[in-house]
Amino acid sequence: MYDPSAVEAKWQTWWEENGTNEPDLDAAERPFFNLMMYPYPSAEGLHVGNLYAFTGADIYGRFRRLRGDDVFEPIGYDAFGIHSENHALKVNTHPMELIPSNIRNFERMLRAAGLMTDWSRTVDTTDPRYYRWTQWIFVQLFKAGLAEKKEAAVNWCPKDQTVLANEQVIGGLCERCDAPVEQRMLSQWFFRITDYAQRLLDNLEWIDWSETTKTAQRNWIGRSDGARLHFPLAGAAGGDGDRIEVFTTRPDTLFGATFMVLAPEHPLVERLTTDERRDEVETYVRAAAAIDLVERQKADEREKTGVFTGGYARNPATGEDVPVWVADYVLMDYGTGAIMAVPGHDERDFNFAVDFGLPIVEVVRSRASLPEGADPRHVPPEEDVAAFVQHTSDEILINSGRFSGMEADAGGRAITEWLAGNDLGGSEVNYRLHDWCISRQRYWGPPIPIIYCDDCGAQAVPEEDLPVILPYVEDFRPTATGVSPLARDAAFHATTCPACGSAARRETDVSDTFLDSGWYFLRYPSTEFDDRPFDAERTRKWLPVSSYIGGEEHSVLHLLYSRFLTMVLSDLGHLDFEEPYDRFRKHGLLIREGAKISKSRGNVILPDEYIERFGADTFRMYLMFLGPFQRGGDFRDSGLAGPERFLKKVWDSVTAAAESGRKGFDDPDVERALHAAIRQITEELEALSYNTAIAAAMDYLNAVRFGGRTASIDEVRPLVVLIAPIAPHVAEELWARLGGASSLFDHAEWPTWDEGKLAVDEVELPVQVNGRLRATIRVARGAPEEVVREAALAEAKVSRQLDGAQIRKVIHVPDRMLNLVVA
Ligand code: ANZ
Ligand code: ZN
Repeated sequence: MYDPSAVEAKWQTWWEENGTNEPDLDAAERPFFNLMMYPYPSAEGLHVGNLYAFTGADIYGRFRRLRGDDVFEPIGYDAFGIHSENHALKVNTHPMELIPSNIRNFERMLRAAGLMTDWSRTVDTTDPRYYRWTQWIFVQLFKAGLAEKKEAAVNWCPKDQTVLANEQVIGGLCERCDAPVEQRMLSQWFFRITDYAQRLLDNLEWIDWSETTKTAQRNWIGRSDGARLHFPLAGAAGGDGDRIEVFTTRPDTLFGATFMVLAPEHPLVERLTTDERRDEVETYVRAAAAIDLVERQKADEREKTGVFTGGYARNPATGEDVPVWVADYVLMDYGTGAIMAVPGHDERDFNFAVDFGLPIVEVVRSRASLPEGADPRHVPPEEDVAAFVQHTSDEILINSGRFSGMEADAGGRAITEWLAGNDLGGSEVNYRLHDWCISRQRYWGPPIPIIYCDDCGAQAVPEEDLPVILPYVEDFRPTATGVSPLARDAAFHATTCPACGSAARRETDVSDTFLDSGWYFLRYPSTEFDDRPFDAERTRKWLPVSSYIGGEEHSVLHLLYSRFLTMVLSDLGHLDFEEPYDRFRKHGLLIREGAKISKSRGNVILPDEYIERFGADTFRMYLMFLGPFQRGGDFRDSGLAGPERFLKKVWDSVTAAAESGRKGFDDPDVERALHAAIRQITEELEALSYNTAIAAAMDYLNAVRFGGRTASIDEVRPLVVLIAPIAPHVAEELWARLGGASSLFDHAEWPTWDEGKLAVDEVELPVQVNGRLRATIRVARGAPEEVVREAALAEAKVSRQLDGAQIRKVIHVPDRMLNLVVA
């Protein structure tokens, strides 16, 4: 009788005692680094979503191992950060006490799930042996001028009392606690990831990643090709050569720029505002500051508001003075924080112009829509002012002076060149990507390794003094003032300057968790070295990561930051590759009965319960059977019965075969089915199409057991290996019972298929029409009447005889002959 819990306990212990999953990293000949996204060890324990991802990655790793690779499959814990800290606050326990017990619980669950984890090389980001090197990385960036402190408007979560990255603000709310996010000015450490924007974009062309993940990164980096144009200040504010600079993607529309708009925070607002307008402008600017940034980014949905400054700037093309407005739909942190408004061709500008009665001039139009013989320099306004929405491929410039009549793109380039020649601008590329804010005014993270000296300024902590240990502080709660909890600990922050020796003060912010996870994969192969973050030799052998599988929710955060850090470390000579992952595949999302799985819905799946009841093998197989792994699946309790029954049948068939001692193949259909199964499962596992691989294994077993047959050893031994990646424990047990040496993963060879055996057996079949032989066709042996008839009708020699006549009768003798009787 198949008893999953006994089998699983036995093999988990066996693997552990025999070091089955601990490859010799130096001796490995075909290193394959199989990475999964390490979890943050929550108090609730392993989430079924984690397990879904890990199982999918583990199957791939086991498959590669069975095909001869030396697979290294490590795991770790992303244990710093706000998630862990908030939980500690909630249950009123210090994170230093909470985390170790959470980690123990995770380890227990991961073992129970039967992952091929190398437990000798785990990583815990809160271990000083780890974060010493997180700090070292900060120091490398600081020394290279890639870490800088600047005063910046930041997203501030009033509930969590911390700064959030833009990526952590979802629809204006804090990703963690759903509180509305506010704006604050704080002095923060930033990594200059924007310096790498173009390289991060360029490499997407060749890295082997899921296409949707690449697209998400492309959009996040957000390259925009356009021009920077100068509008000299005019009127009272003008005269000394000062100007408003704008970024535009449509320099071709310059002649239609009938007003300008500054972001409320723009430094020129003050200067352009006339005395009569001052009160109104200041009120508007104050009100805008209170609106959250994410809300403002939804410019298209919001009602347009704005005020006229009273000032003017000169459109360099028309020479006309245009009014300068202030409006919150223009954002300070994109482009130059100012725009030239072209209401004839931009929808937002159009709505604004209509609301405030500003002039609208059309400067681009489809060539075909121009009246015959019209002079493009002077085209009268169209009745329908909303014409800007339509875009055509034959657009030309109109009402644009000497550029009129030019094709729009070429016209834009010509206008930019002309302005550049007159020192009034030039082409420019803009990115949406922002620098990476590293500072967190929280407790639970690695202290940023910087010392401030009144004389020497900001100094990196000398590398030999790392790590800067995060002290145990009783009161680790964040403060409402934006000052870090560590600032309350004088013993921590009082120090001496590493440059001049005088009294100095430590940085009291800690670093973002995404810095911890930005390099953890580099640490795994080198966990035993305490004098270096990653050993050069090991790194050369094991990196880049061979396969990385993880969730799409990390498309732009972790996956972008880790690419950036790898590039930087490569530039600084610490790594000899600049992309961290040879191949990345995102997995789909697991839902339950059609709904998202969440605590608030009360539909959380506790892996523990299922593993206890059904065993890890059945649970693993079920998770993968739910749907295509890369697209996700819908979890239904009733579905577990299928995989459960299947594994029982595998057990029964294999044990019966072992008992019978029968070998070889006596049924060509079964042998053919086996070769088909081997081919299909091999190809599907390589493509991560686990659900169809499982279906193929099930089909094969049905063929073996057809009509109550007892299997031979040779019929089932390959099946045991084929399902081993998915159901490793039961496979290991059955392999042993068939006389194989343990572990299966070291001794079994992946079965191969013989194309020759796959060919279906065919017969030649004479086809008669009204009793006269007209053709001979080839069909599969035993083909049913419909199939034979179709094949016969496809023959020209047969169909010619029929010539549209009705078939009155079909006489079919299987594998012998077909006779069609027509009227
Ligand atoms: C004139 C114009 C005419 C524009 C037209 C568009 C269409 P992307 O593609 O996203 O880069 N813009 C520039 N800076 C802005 C800011 N800080 N806040 C709000 N809007 C800003 O968009 C670039 C376009 O967005 C720019 O080109 C500018 O409007 C606007 F028919 O300039 B355009
Ligand atoms: Zn000093």
